Parts: sequence; structure tokens; C-alpha cells
Amino acid sequence: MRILQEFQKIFGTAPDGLWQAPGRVNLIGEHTDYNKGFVLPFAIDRQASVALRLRTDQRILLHSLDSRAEAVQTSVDRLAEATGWSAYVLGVAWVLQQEGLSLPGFELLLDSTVPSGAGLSSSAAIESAVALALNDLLGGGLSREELVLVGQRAENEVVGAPTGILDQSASLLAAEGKAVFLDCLSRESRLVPLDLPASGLSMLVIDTKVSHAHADGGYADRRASCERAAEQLGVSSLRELGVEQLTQIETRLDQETFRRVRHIVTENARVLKVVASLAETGPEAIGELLNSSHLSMRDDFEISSAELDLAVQTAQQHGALGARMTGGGFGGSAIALIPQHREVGIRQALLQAFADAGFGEPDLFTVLPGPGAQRIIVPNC
Ligand code: GAF
Repeated sequence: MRILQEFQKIFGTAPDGLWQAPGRVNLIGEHTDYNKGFVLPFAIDRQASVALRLRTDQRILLHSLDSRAEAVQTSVDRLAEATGWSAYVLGVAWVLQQEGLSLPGFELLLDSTVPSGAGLSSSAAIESAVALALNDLLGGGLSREELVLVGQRAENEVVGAPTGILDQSASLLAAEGKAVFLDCLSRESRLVPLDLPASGLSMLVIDTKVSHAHADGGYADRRASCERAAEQLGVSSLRELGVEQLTQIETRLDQETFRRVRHIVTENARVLKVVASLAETGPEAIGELLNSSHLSMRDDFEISSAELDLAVQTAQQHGALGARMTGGGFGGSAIALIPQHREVGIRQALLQAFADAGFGEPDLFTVLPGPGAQRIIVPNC
């Protein structure tokens, strides 16, 4: 494997091991995680790979096979100063240190096939791979659920993005052919079968190439708005509110805040409906729920973009069963649930629509629900 050969070249020795953690597509349940609601992501068959070797001193050396990511040299007493791509690695190391793990220096090489800025959790993939690696090598004994919180804390406190537990949960708790149904209040999760090929379906990702970052203002603004609304309504989180209460809630909030709340409340209900439909009928039954989720994000939560709306609309018009933007929004990717035999036509239509609108060419690829984070067993590691 290239990462192992390159590790040997850079550090002059083999790593202690190799770990992989996937990016994710969120099937449905957007911005519901930090509102203690429901989410239904699945891991995609693209991942961050991390080769890592512990050192006997305090030095930390980080390299990436991505030529845009500069090598970083630091030490275990300077973890919280991390910036750029190294924050995802060093942030996790910092959290583990804060939680009492005695951390030696280490050498790390990263290789990722999750596109960054595409709303597919490239950062959580790195955090999850590093968390699993350090926990394994240092005998941390943390469960996967605990590692989810380590990744989230790294993201919140070192990277500076006020995100929830969706992305790390998808990366660490996923399984092949399954989606992860997660209750963000109890933190209980259950794997839900998602066999797209058996229904003659594919999941097409439309990466608009309009980059997004959760440390930017929009994400934090939506989170703050939800928290203010919960306070105003006297509930500990928006999870406590049901669709039947919306009419009564409307009179107590300003119009914009009400629309934010309506997105969260209806999105939670949609997640539950998707889980029920998958069990009763299968993925062919969830298209309309994906479509209404997108409208709710476009009109109520206002986190879509012209490119995402065009992607969704074009896919719908050319035979998708359903489509929606996925992830935090303000750019990134949309997903479209499509009959396999319509894939060629839908791809052509998307490329044409983007060109006609004067937008940059989107990246189009299909994904399958893949395995969660794991240690890859390789000889001599
Ligand atoms: C991003 C965040 F990291 C998640 O926690 C979640 O809030 C998501 O946006 C929106 O559903 O991926």
C-alpha cells in the first residue's frame, strides 16, 4: 500500500499500525444533532487512512500525502496551538491528554479519499481514525461511543466549529450495508439495513465544489438561533417539541426563529418516518421525505445555496426518487436517490444544468454504505 511505503520513506521505519475511518453521507436529519434529535447517516466507501508510530520522546511529526497540506512538527505540550489540517489530529490528541491519557510523541502519515469542504465529513474521518489509533496503541480502553465525544470535543474546542455528534458517530459506529439511526439525546444508536442495489437504486453524490466550513458564521448562527428559541419556549432542547405544537409555537416567536424551529421539529419527524419506511417497504419509499427535507432546509433553515438547489431540482426532474442537500449546508454536496438505469441521463443533465447556469463543474459519484472506522491488519505493522 502506498501509505505504508511512503511512511517508510519519510520516517525510515514501519508504522505501528494503519487505521481507516470513513466520511459520511447524511441520509436525513440535518442540524438535528445539536438539538438532541434524530439523525440517519451512513458511512461512505471513502476514508481517511492514518499510519502512526509512537515515539519515545515528546516530538510529533505529521505528514500528509496531499501535497497542499504542509508537514507539521510540534510536541505533546503544544497540542492546543494546532491550526489547519493538523488541528484534526492534534485536537484529538489534546482531548485524550485532557482526559488523562499519558501521551508520548508520535509520527503520522495521512492519506484521505474523502474530498474536503464537500460536506462529507472529511474532518471527522481524520479525527475518528486518529482517535481509534491512539486509543488502540495507548490502551485507552475508550468505547466507540466515547471516541465519538473525543472527536466532537476536538472539533469544538481546538478546530473551533460548534458541531454536534453526527459526523463522528457515522464514522465510528457505521457498518457495511447499513445506516446509523442515532438518538442524539440518549446517544443510543441502531443499525438500519440500507441495501440500495437490491432495490435497483444508487445514491449519487453531487459535490457542488462550493466549499463550506463549519467554523464559519452560518453554522454557529443557526445553532445559536435554535438554542435561543429553546430558551424562549422553556424547553431544554427543540427535541421536546412535536409537529402538533407548531401552530401554538408560531405566536410566541418572531417569523425567522419560528421557521428555524419548524425545520428542526419537522426534520425529526421525517427521520422517524424514513426509518419506518425503510423497515416496512425499503429505500424506494423514502424519496418524498428526502424532497421535503430539502425544501425545509432551503426555505425554513435557509442553509442551501443556488448550486445545491439546482442539483436537487435537476436530479428530481430527470428521474431521481428524491434528493436533498446533505451535511451542514452553505455549499458542499447534495445526494440523489436514483434508479440505477437513470444514472447516465441524470449525470448528463446535471453537467448540462451547471454549465448553463454558469456554475463550476460538479463532481459526481455514487456511494454505498460502507464499514465504520477500523484498524487495517497489514503484515509487519
Ligand atoms: C455538520 C456538523 F458537523 C454536524 O454535527 C451536523 O450538525 C451537520 O453539519 C448538520 O446536520 O456536518
